[in-house]
Amino acid sequence: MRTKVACLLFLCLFAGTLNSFSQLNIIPLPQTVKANGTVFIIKPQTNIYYQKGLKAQAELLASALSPATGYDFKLLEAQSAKDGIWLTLGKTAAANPEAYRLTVGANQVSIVGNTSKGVFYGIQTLLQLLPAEIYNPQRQKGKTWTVKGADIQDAPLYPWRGMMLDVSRYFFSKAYVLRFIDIMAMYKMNMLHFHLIDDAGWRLEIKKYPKLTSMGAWRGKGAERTGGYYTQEDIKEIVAYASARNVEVIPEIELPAHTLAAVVAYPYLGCTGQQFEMPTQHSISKELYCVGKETTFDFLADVFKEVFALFPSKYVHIGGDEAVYTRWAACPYCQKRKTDLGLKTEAALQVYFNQRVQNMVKPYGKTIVGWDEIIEDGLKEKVVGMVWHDPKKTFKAVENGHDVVMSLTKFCYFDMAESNIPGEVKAATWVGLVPLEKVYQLNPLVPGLDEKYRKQVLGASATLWADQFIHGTILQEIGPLNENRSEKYFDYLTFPRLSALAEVVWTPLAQQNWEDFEKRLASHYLRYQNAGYGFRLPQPKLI
Ligand code: TNX
Repeated sequence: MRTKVACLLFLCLFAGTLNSFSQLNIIPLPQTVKANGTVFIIKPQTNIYYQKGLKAQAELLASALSPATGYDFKLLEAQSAKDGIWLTLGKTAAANPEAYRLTVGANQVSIVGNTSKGVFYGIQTLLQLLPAEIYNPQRQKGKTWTVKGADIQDAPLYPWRGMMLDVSRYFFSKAYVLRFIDIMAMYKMNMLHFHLIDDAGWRLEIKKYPKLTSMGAWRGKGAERTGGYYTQEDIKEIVAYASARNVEVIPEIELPAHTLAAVVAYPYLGCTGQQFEMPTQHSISKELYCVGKETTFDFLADVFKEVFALFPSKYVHIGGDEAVYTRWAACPYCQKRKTDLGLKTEAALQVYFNQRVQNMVKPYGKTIVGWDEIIEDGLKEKVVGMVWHDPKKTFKAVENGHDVVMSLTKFCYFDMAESNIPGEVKAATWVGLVPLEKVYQLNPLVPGLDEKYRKQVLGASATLWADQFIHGTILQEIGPLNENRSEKYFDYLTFPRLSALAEVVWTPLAQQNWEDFEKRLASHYLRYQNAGYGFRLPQPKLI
């Protein structure tokens, strides 16, 4: 505890020296940022003016400013600029729907967005120009709410700035998911990859198949029983909350592997028809969806129908990773399918499976996203490949016309430990360590990639896998999880690495600079702390 306070004190002092007008400490660093020497002070009588169509953004701004200031802001629709805070649409320097311009003068803070998305990001930057206490949910009495004067032009480098949350292996409450969306939005991340399904848990209510959640969402017996799922109403709330914060939720419906939970609920979906038990240890199940039976595809068509009624994203993630073909190789239905189609291998059967799924989702206007296992196999329509274990897979994918998102283990796996120094909080290490600096080194443009494919690299996505919570190692180390502990543990894995990733996918490459980032980051620990988020200090200590 004493070390924690000392560290924070040091960081405050450090941040204080940097909080001059020349150093505005914004993360991710905007395209251009000039301190202009003025200050704007938010007072109880400061009004928020918004141009028609931006009421929701004005409300979000007021709800971000009200708790800490304790002020009850007036929101007023206005056609022209007014003193106070002024949100408007207009042309900014960049032709990007997420671009914004933020100008702070003595009497006015003006945020101009190319679209409402840009306005939302202008608001996030404005919060970073205010003292760190603005993130505190409790009223901060006696504080002066100074906005540091600046002229900022900004737009993101990449359109896909993602985070993946593994709610299958560990069930995160709806409240945690909403909080996770806040965390993403604070750093201008916009794609939430929702890993809803895996061997260890099916987390999405599907009305036509109730056993998916009555059986597939729970593990263990008696006092050991854990689990949970999101009702369709929960999902609607999550999607709406995310969308208001510019976050698109991409559901992942894993197939054909990592599907034991579904096979437990409905044994006919597997090749053997056997009744299996939900796992209590982590392993990759060999119980795949049977590719030989039409009932598998009927089931998936029903599931997608309900999924697409809930998730408006044009993307659906279908997993595709780590399929072990033992069952298909021994299954008469699968082997008949293979012969009838004239296919030679089980891998070719998986391509067939993916193609069937692609045909199924196409009428809904959906584009498939999958782990990099699915991108080399020549699907008819374009897919988005998440490149995780082999960066070279990017080349084939883009040549075949697909898009890619970098989710490389060595840079993006936030379930990995940051260090192995004494006191480090236990985390996975199977790909090695993923320290903060390593995350900052990620360049989604794989070395050697031809310039003409640049646009097909959509961005990057980090993963918060939770498989370590199925078996004992990490649990033994950090003690049993409850809502509080698990939040803090996952926060610890997230911060500050998320801040580094945010800069990698937002800030122009030429302006990315590790030393400068480190300096700006110093003041962000106070922001995390005020917001109530856990984080890892440069010295490892679970806070
Ligand atoms: C690999 S990355 C997996 C996950 C695990 C993760 C643990 C990928 C597509 N599959 O199933 O949870 O490693 O780091």
